[in-house]
Amino acid sequence: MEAHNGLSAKIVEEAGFRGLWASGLTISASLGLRDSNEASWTQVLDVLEFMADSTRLPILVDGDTGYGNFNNVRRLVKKLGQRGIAGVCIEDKLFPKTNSFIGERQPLADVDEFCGRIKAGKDSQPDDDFVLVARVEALISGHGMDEALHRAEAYRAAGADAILIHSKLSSASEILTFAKHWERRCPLVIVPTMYYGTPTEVLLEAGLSNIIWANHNLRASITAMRETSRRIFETQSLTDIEGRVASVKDIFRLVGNAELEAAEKRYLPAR
Ligand code: SPV
Ligand code: MG
Repeated sequence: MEAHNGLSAKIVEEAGFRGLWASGLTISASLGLRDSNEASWTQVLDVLEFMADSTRLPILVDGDTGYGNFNNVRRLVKKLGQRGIAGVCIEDKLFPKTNSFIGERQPLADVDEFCGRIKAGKDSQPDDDFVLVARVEALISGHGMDEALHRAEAYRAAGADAILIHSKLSSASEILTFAKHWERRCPLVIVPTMYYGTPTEVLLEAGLSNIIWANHNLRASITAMRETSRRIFETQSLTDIEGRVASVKDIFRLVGNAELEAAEKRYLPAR
């Protein structure tokens, strides 16, 4: 489940999810920026550090293209490891990236060059549990099924732990075709933002092992914040809004004020 800062990470954990997607789109947007590598990779790293500090869930980071070539990927993986991040997903496009739902034929990376990024990432991982997911953008960029399967196999052979196959169609047809040909060679990850109408059981039965709900917490908060701002502006009052928003006490609970109070009893001199 998507999160984009420490607070949303906590909310995802409380909902019962077992893993977090640190979305490039929503981290950028929450900073007021476009999903075009406008935030530097170290600024993203700072956000990830807050997320990792606020939850015990494993975090899969949207590493975009890896921010450059093999050398940028290995430094990224090293720094993610130091922050206790569980894995990274890199996509076979070029820096600076463009969101998959923008434009038509985005240029893809050369296959061999991208395999070098995968190998460099795996060679730099902090431990054997670190996961590198290789994201195939061939279907998104209109290069067709054969190219998508060819790239996925090359990335698997280069050491990717899982393949993220992405599609922008409103039906899951090409994802299901891909999964059929893939024959569970390694775990397949999907992002059904556009083909959300397909029942999850159908996707799981087709052999897809991980589903990323990629941006819905940020989108939910946009709707809620827009409505709250509008109502307060129109009424110039809080009476209409108080019962509709999380309480201040809830904020204190979410960020762990009870732990601080207990620590104060332990560490501050008694008065
Ligand atoms: C993201 O959440 O940033 C993703 C998924 O990469 S998508 O926006 O579908 O490309
Ligand atoms: Mg992204």
